[in-house]
Parts: sequence; C-alpha cells; structure tokens
Amino acid sequence: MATTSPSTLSAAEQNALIESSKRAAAYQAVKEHMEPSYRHIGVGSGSTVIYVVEALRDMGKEVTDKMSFFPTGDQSRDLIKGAGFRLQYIQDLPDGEQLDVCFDGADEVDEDLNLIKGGGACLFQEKLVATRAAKFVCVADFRKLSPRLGINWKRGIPIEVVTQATGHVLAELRKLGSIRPQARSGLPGKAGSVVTDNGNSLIDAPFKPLALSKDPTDEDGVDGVWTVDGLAAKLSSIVGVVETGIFYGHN
Ligand code: ABF
Repeated sequence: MATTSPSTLSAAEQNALIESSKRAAAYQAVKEHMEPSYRHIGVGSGSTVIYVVEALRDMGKEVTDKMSFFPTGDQSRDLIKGAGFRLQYIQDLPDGEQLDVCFDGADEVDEDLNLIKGGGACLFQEKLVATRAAKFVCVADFRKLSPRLGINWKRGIPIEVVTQATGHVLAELRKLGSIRPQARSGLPGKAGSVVTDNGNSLIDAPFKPLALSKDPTDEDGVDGVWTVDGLAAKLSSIVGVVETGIFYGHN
C-alpha cells in the first residue's frame, strides 16, 4: 500500500487529498449504512455531506424517490432540493417515529467517537435530527480524528444560546474554566454576530482537552479539566443555553 504524508504535499495537492478523503468517507458510509428499504433519511450540514448526497443520488432515482430527506439547516435543505430529493422537515415526523438513518459530518472525533460539531453553526438542528434517527453515521476524514476533544479543534465548543442570555452564558463559561469564550462574529465584511437558522446566537468556548469518559473518582471541573459527559451536562444546565456542540452517546 502506498502512503503519502499530507505535510509533504503542496497546497493544491493537500486540497485534492482532503476532497478525495471526504468523498471516500461519504461513499463508504453510504455503502455500509444505507439500505434501499429505508424511507426517512437525515442529511446533515457541511462540505462532507455534499458527497453523501452525491452517493445517495448514485443509488438511483427509483430508489431515492421512495424516500424522504430531512435537513439540519438551510444548507442541507438546499442540498436536498438540488438533488431532486423529496424534502421533509423534522417537525413533520410524527411523534414516536424515527428516521432510519442520519448522515452528518463533524469538526473533531475522539477515540470513543464523541464529537464536536457546530463549526458550521447548525448544531441545534443537527442534534435534533440525530436524536430522532435510529442510526447516526458520522462521516469524517483523517483530519477530524483526535485523541481527545479540544486538541485538534482549537476554536472551542460551539454553543447555541438565546441572544439575550449571551453575556450571562459567557460569564458562566469563564467560571467553568473556559479560556476566552467568545460570541461568534459574522462573516468577513458582515457586521454583528452570527445568527443561527433558529434565530439564536453562537458562542465558541475553548476548554482544556476533554477526558474521554466519566471515572467516578474524577472531580469534574477541577483546574478547568472536564470529562466529555460532565461538561456537556454542565453546559446544558446554564440558563440561556439552547444546545451544545458536544455529541456523545449517538454511536
Ligand atoms: C457539520 O458541518 C457541523 O457540525 C460541522 O461543524 C461541519 C463539518 O463540516 P465539513 O464536513 O465541511 O468539515 O457537520
């Protein structure tokens, strides 16, 4: 087998390697986890999911025409429409029913398959759609793997907050040991803060790398060191937090 170290490649070669890795991961995910008998499919956000939709399209119109596709935000809604798939929204999935599968990307993946998501600002809908799926498939290339969350992804944990509570949440995050948490600002050239698809604001909260799983002897939060599940629970308890970008327990 031939291997190539990404660091010895030119920028154009690195880009090509990244794109081919995203595409390969997407096609493999669809091959392994998609069934022609499925009827309800969740489609996440980000650039990797573009290849997931391409792979789903390759299953053929006679297969995909029997399915409905559920987006996690405006980007994936447009992707679903562009592919000519039937679009359905998660709020229209009857109570008690599940999606057969949800495919989504990630910003960072640790050894226990815990994830940081939300770099693209769609985390609330991503978590809602993932939660309603019988099977959640994270599609990620080699860049996303990390021994612990917070090592590769340095921008911090994305947290969706009710806009009026932004100051309060920032103060609480500092108390928990977050290192310079910040409200995410708009795109270059656009004034103001990011507004999510749900009309909320976003905070990026860097923490020391998260410990993998809860050891009952651990004292969560000491010196700003948290376990994945301990921090996720703590963040969710802050008034004004809508959802966090820590995904765990979906595998
Ligand atoms: C979504 O898109 C997000 O949760 C994550 O932030 C991002 C990953 O994007 P990409 O596939 O472009 O790296 O899945």
